[in-house]
Amino acid sequence: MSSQIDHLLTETRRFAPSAEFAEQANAHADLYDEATADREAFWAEQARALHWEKPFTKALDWSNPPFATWFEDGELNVAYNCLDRHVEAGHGDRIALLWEGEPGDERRVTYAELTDEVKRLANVLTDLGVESGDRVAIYLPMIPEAIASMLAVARIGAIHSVVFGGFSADSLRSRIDDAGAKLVITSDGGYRKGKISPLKPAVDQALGDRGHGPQETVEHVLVVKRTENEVSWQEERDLWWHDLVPAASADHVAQPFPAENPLFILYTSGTTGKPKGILHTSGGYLAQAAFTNKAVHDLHPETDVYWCTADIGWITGHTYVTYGPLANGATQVIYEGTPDTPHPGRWWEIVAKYGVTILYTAPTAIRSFMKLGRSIPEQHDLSSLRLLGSVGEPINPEAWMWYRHVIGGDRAPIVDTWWQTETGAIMVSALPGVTETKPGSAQVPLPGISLDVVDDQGQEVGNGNGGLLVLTEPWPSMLRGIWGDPERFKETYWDKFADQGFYFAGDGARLDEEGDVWFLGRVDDVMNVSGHRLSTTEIESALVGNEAVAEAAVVGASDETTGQAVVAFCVIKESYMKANSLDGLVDKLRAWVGDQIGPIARPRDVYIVTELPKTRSGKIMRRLLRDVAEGREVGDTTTLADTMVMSTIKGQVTQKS
Ligand code: 6R9
Repeated sequence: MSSQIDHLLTETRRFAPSAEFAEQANAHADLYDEATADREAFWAEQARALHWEKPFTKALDWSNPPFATWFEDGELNVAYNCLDRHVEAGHGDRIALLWEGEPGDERRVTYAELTDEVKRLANVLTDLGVESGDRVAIYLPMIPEAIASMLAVARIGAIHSVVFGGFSADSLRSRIDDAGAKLVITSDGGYRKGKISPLKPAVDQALGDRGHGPQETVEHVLVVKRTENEVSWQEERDLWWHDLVPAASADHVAQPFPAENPLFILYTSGTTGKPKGILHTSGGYLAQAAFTNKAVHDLHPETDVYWCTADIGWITGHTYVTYGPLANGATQVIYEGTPDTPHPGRWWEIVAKYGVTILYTAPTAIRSFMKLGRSIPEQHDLSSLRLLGSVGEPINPEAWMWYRHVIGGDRAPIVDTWWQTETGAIMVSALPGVTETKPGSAQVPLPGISLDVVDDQGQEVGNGNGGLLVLTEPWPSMLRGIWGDPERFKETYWDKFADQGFYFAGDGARLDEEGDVWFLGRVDDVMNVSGHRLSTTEIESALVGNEAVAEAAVVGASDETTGQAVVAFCVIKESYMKANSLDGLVDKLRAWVGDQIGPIARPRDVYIVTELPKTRSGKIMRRLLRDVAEGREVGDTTTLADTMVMSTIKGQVTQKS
C-alpha cells in the first residue's frame, strides 16, 4: 500500500509580518544561512547563550546512532541558568511568575524570591537523601511550588517525573513504579472548575496496595498546603512543605553537572501499550528550549508578559513554562484553573489584567472559544497581545483566522509550532518576523533542523505531495531514550527508516508547491477510502470552515463498498444554534465537504455531538470515535479528560441512527 496521502484542501491566504514587528524581532532570516553553513556550529552558538561552568569543546557525537550526545564534555547547572544568573545580573527584582489561582487569589514571585525558594527546597531534598540521578515524582496543580519543585530537583542533578494532576491513582502508581521514584511532591489539592480537586488522597492510594503489594521505592511524600482540605497523614513518610522549606537554609551553591545528565522523564501514552517514559537530558534540551522561546515566541524578557497556557504535566509546560522562559529571564503568567471558571471570559480577563503580550495555547482551546462566540473575548481589552502561538494539533485554517482576527486584532503574527514530547522543543514553525504565514501550515523547519516528507521506502515525495514526516539529522533537545527500555526506543522511532537513519515522528505531512509543511494528523488515523489515503486534518478543516461548525473529528469506519468510509463528529457553534434549526444540517455538511474538497471526502455519516473525546492536553482521541462509528465496545478511556463524554457521544449517535 502506498504511503502517499492525498491532498484535498487549498489555502491561498497569506500574511506577512509588519515592518514594525520584523524590525524588533529577535530572529532574522540570516539564522537560516548560518545554520545551513554549519549546523553544529549554529547549535553550539545557541548553547553558548547559557552559562557553562565548564565549556564544551564539541557539539554533537552521533557515532552511535540512535544514541546522540550534545555538548558532552561541557558542564552546567540547569537551575542556575534559570535563576541565579538572572539575580547575579541584577534582575532579582524582576517578576518571574505572575500567578493567578482559580478562586482569584494571586502571587507575584520575583527571580530573587524564586531562587531563594528553590535553594531552600534543594537543601530539603538533599536532607531527605535525594541525590543526583534519583527520581522525584511531582504531582501538583499549577502553583508556583510546582515550578520550584522541578527546578530544585534539577538543581541537585536529580531527575523529575511530572505526572499531570488530573491523572488517577493507578496512572500515578505505574509512573512512580516505572521510574522507581524516591520522593513524591504533591499538595492537599488544587482548584478546578470552582471546586477543590484533591491530590494527596490519590498519592495515598497510589502508594498503597493496588493488588501487587504496597509501593516500595518512595520514602517520603512532601505536601504543599493549597486547598486546606482534610488529608490523612502517614507519620514518618508524609512531610509538610511549610514545615520544612521555610525553615531550611537559603544558602545553596549550584553544582555543575555534565551536559548529558538526565533532567527529566515524561510519560507519553502513545496509541498502544504502556506509557513510554521519554528521557531528556540537560544541556542540549535547555539550549534548544531557550533558543526557540526567544526566536519563535520572540520573547523580549525586559518588556514582554508571556503566557503559555499549558499545564506542567505535559511537555509544553516543561519547555515553555518552566525551562525556556526562565532560562531567558521572562516574566510569565501562570493560571491554576480552567478557562471557563467562574465565567467563560476568564482567560481574556487575565490577558487584560496582566497586559499579556505573547499568548501560546492549543487549537482545542481556540475552537472551544469559537464555539462560545466572539462576544466573550470582545468584552476584554486584548490590545496588549503582539504574538500568538499554537501547539498540540494541526490548527484548522478557520480557527487560525478566528485566532488572528478576534484575539490578535489582525495585528499579532501567529506561529503554529509543531513538535513532540520526544523532540523536546519546537521543530517546525514560522519565524514571526521573517515568514509570510499561511493559515493551517506549520511551515518550515527551524534553523538547525532537517526534515523531509517521505514514502514508505524512505524516498522523498517532493513538493506538492503528502507522506510521512521524518527528521533526518539529530537535534539538541531530542529524546535520549525511553526510560529503562532502549529496545523500545529503537523500535518505536528508528527502525522504520533504519537504512536512512531517519527519526520517524508518526505524523503525516504534505509539502506544498513552495515546500511549506502541512501536518495531516497521526499516520494511525489516516483513512483509506476506495484506495485513496485521506488525512483526518483536511476534512476536519473543511468542516470547521462551515459557519455552523466549531469543532470536528473525522474517522474511517469499515465500509463494505469503499473499504473505509468517512464518519464525522461535529460540535455546533452556539450562535448558529440560536439562529438556525439543526434540521437538514447533516445533509448540508455532507454536501459542503463534497463541494469544498471533493466527493471522495464526503462523509458517509455526520453526527452532531455536544463534545469530542480529548486527552488532558486537548488532543482528540479518534480511536474512541472509531469504536463508536463501527459500533464496537469503546476501548480504554483512562487518558480522557472527561470519561463521561464517551457515553454522551454514544447516546447522541444511537439516537440519530
Ligand atoms: C508539543 C506536543 C505530539 C503530537 C505530534 C502531532 C501533534 C503537536 C502540532 C501537531 C500539527 C502542530 N502536534 N503540535 N500537529 N501541528 N503544530 O503536543 O507534544 O503531546 O507529545 O504530541 O501532537 O501529532 O506528533 P505531544
